[in-house]
Amino acid sequence: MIDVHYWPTPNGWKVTIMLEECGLDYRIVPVDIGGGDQFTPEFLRISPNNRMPAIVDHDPLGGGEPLAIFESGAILEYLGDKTGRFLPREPAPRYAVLQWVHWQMANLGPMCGNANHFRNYGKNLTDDPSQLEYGTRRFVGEVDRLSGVMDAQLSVRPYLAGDEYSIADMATWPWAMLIPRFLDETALDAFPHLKRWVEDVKKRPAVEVGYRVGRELGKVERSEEEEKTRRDLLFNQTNESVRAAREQAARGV
Ligand SMILES: N[C@@H](CCC(=O)N[C@@H](CS)C(=O)NCC(=O)O)C(=O)O
Repeated sequence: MIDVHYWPTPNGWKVTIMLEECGLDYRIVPVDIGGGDQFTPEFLRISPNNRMPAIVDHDPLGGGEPLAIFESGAILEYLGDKTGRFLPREPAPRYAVLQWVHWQMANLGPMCGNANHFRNYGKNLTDDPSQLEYGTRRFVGEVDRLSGVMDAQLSVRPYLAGDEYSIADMATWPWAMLIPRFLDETALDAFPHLKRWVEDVKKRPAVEVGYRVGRELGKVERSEEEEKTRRDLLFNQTNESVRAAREQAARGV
């Protein structure tokens, strides 16, 4: 059994999609990131960066004690190694996949997250729209550039890492399919190969299920006051937000 510390967001969907693709048994442990669950000492022991997703595998690869892993890319790689699926073992195809997984983790994910922050969330965070202009231009520009990188790759290959669907596609699809939100509604029309791939991957039964897991967790009606408290908690973090809980986690409290 694998515990998935989870909230329904793009980084979370990567993991539930892979678990569904592999038919592994798993249990969702909700981490309400607007409510502060990521700051508890118990969660920090599993995920010291106070971010979800994280997993605990009670029947780990190699045997032994339950194994905890944070960072969605590392989790996908581990599950690929554990099952022997969607991540080849031979060096050339393996690194063809891993380079795209790392590309997603270092590029598409952070740039989409920041584009979303400045373009969509920002209006609720400041009364002065001019504060958002530079960040919006920078990160929307990067998402547009990265869309071109994927489109070029997908113009010569059916999947990101080559001829086979892999963890690179699972890492990338949850962010790529949201690109219209970060650029504009018709943005994918300018990237026909990317659009074709987004639609193809979406049709996979495991993707449909993995993308829906825990959706109800994120669909709670809240007052504007409650929403504001949640935004403050998510978007005003410093070391101080987590220091006390981290110390408790280190002491094993
Ligand atoms: N690189 C990390 C990013 C994880 C991440 O940013 N998770 C967000 C939700 S998508 C989170 O936990 N946010 C909580 C917070 O900002 O405090 C991964 O891919 O696992």
